[in-house]
Parts: sequence; structure tokens; C-alpha cells
Amino acid sequence: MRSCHLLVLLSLAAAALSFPASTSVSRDDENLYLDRFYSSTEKTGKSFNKADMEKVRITEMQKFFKLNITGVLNSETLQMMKKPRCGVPDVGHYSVFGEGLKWQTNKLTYRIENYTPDMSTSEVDNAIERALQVWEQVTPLRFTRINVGIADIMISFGSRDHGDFYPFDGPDGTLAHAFAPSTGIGGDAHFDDDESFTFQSSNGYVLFLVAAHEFGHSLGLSHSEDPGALMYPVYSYTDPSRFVLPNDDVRGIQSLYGTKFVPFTQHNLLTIGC
Ligand SMILES: [Ca+2]
Ligand SMILES: [Ca+2]
Ligand SMILES: [Zn+2]
Ligand SMILES: [Zn+2]
Repeated sequence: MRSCHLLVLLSLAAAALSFPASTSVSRDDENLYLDRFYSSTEKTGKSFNKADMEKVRITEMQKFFKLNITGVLNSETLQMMKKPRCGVPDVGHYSVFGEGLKWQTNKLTYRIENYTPDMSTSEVDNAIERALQVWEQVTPLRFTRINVGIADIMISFGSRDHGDFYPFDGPDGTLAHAFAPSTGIGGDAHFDDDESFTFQSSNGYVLFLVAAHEFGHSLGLSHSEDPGALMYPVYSYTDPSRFVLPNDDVRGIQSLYGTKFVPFTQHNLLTIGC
């Protein structure tokens, strides 16, 4: 796991503007996908021509998703490109602060700036609170909600151009994105309101699952290649009432913040004594 940051992806902003909502993937869409999620090799490929560069990036993507490595856009790769996913890149030097970026305090604030019309406000509040608890339960991190002013983690719903350099793309495709720990936009999580979010249905995207993933980025985690991990970039439905944070994610977050602090109480002493 590596820390990531979206801020240096300014050059991708224009490309992201035209990412279409259709379920078919055209040649332009394929290049946009590679631009958005596999851009790291651009900086190192000084003598590569366009075709070589495409091959390198397709290979990187195939490696990440553990597909057959062919360097060409076969149907398996195209299928993967169509899956709904997080807007944060999978590989690349997207952190201006280097790896291991994390908050320097365990006490963080969050604020829900607006709501999606897809769910009741109490359902949104609950989904967000539980998504933060996923990380709180395995680390010393503590989240406090505020309703006015600037929180560390500002949470909002928006569609298309929503005030940063990373416009959303309409229904499906990118579901949300979040920024690595830092001041200002750092830590903030944005959800694409052209999606249909749901509390727990397998119809639509479960806000709790999308938010728990995004808050992983808000805390400094990058994408995992483990298909069973919460930090895998592609969305998959799990019954939220049965969700347990997978080991890969527990290891990742604890490598940044340590394990949960357990007070040394009389009960602990007795347990140890036994
Ligand atoms: Ca922030
Ligand atoms: Ca979308
Ligand atoms: Zn992500
Ligand atoms: Zn955004």
C-alpha cells in the first residue's frame, strides 16, 4: 500500500471532462481510462512513442488486476475498464508529499456538507458514521462530527464539475474520489451524485461501502491489488450489515497509525493473570 494524492494530476483534468457515461468503451475512452488510472509511466517514457506508451500502460493495468499480460486491449481488459470504480489512480507518483502520507493527529473531524436525494438524511449520516468506524475500530483514530466550519474530512455529493480539477462522469464509471491527508482539500471525500446510492440494497451503490473505501484514501491508503480488499479500486456489493474489514486493509491502516489503544484495566490484568 502506498499513500496517494490527486493534486498532481492536474494534466488529467481536461481528459476527465469528456469521460462518457455509456457502458460501451470506445478507443478514446480506453485512453482516458489509462490516462486517469495508469499515468505514472508518462514521466519515465522519454523515448517512447504513443503506441509503446499505450502498451506499457496496458501492461501496468493488466498486472494490477492480475489479468493475462498481453500489452494489448483484449476483451478481458476492456471488460475491466467498464466496471464501476473509484476515481483515484491505481499506480503513479501522485503524491507531492512522498509515500507514507498520514495525519499527524489521531483526532480528526468530519463534516457532511450536503446530501444525496437517493437516501434519507439519517441513512446518509448513519452510512458515513459507520464507514468511519470501520477504520476507527482497528486504529487509535477518533472521528468527531462538526456541522459548521472546516473539518479535516469534508464530505460532499456533486455531479460533473463540482469545484475541483476532477469532474465526475455521469452514471457509473467513477463513483467517488478522495484526497490524501493534508490541509485544505486533503482528506476530503466527494461522491458522484449521478450515481444511485443506497443504504443496503444490491440495486445501486451502497454508500457505506463506497464511503469506507474513500475514507481509506482520506487517511492515506492507496489502492490494493487484492480483489478481496476494501481498497481494491473496483466496486463490489457486500451486505453492509455483515461487513468485516479485510486483513489487507487492517495491515495497511495499522502500518500508518498503529493498532487500537486498549486501556490497561483491572479486567486486562485479570485476563493476563489467567
Ligand atoms: Ca480537508
Ligand atoms: Ca460516475
Ligand atoms: Zn479508491
Ligand atoms: Zn471532487
